[in-house]
Amino acid sequence: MATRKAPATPNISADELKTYYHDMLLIRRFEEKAGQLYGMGLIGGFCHLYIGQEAVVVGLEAAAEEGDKRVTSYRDHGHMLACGMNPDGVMAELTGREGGYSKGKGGSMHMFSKEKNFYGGHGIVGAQVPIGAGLAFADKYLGNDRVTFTYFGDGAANQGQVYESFNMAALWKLPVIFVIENNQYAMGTSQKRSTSSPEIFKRGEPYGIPGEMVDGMDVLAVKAAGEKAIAHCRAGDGPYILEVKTYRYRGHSMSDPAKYRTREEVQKMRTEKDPIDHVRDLLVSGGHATEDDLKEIDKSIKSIVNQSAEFAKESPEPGVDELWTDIYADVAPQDEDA
Ligand SMILES: Cc1ncc(C[n+]2csc(CCOP(=O)(O)OP(=O)(O)O)c2C)c(N)n1
Ligand SMILES: [Mg+2]
Repeated sequence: MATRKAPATPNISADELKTYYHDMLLIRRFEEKAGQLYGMGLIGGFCHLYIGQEAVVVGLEAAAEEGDKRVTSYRDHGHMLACGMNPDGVMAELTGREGGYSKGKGGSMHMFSKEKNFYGGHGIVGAQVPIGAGLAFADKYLGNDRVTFTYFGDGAANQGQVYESFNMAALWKLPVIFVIENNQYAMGTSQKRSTSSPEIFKRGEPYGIPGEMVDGMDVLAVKAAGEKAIAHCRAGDGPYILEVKTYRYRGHSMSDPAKYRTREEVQKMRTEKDPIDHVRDLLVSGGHATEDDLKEIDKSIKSIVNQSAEFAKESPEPGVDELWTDIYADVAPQDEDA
């Protein structure tokens, strides 16, 4: 059993803990299955797995309310599952099938759900940050009290457009939470080699944006920090920065040989800090769940994930006609010479 501090939120119910365990494990097993399908050649292009980072998005979604929005980078499958998108539709999109969220035309990095207020899925590093500020601007303009979670990485935090967004968000007091998922690497570059100051959460200071560092391997700490940030935004006090310290166990993408760090480093995080083991320990040691209860949860997750892979394999590839739908200009093939 990993040694851990007492949970940051003391009044946590057994049901809540079980929900976090379930939601994190669903992401992990789904991603493992995606990794397998990639290895079998069923997923083409890029595939960036989120394994190890599950507590970040599950903790923040536990604090979110109906109508709140989220936008993120290409490492996005966990965010989609955590906000309630259907695993079948996500897996079918990963495999480029008609039943996918973007009808098989977007793939891993380009999925959206208006219903769940999930605004992508963005392959250009940092591109989602001004979009997140824009979504928050819309809510402020409409006069509601919804909040936008804008997720980006430690590498993206060195991009200029992040600071243009900080400036406008602070100036207009936009209800946006900038969530920096600091997994300590940007592709093969460690934070130490790329980032002038290790405390990224302080980068909002010149704009008057409060920020804090959070243990991203502890879902309860993430949830508590999320609640504080949300309260700040809903009260009309403007943006908030959460730098969530986390770690990805897999390579940057499926094609990364990961020569820039040692196996021991990864293994140490897995055995000492794993976010799912953490909640498992709390459940078992607190007498909230037996090993059999946890096995039941594992079993139900396995069946959801297997079903999503079956759904994906059975769904056809999009037809050629789909080349002419969902595009900006309404140009049909016969109009080309017009
Ligand atoms: C503008 C731009 N520059 C470079 C790339 C190539 N690239 C893809 S991911 C990445 C690293 C980003 O790291 P980080 O923001 O820490 O996110 P993580 O992958 O760790 O989740 C880079 C440089 C890109 N997609 N877009
Ligand atoms: Mg990173």
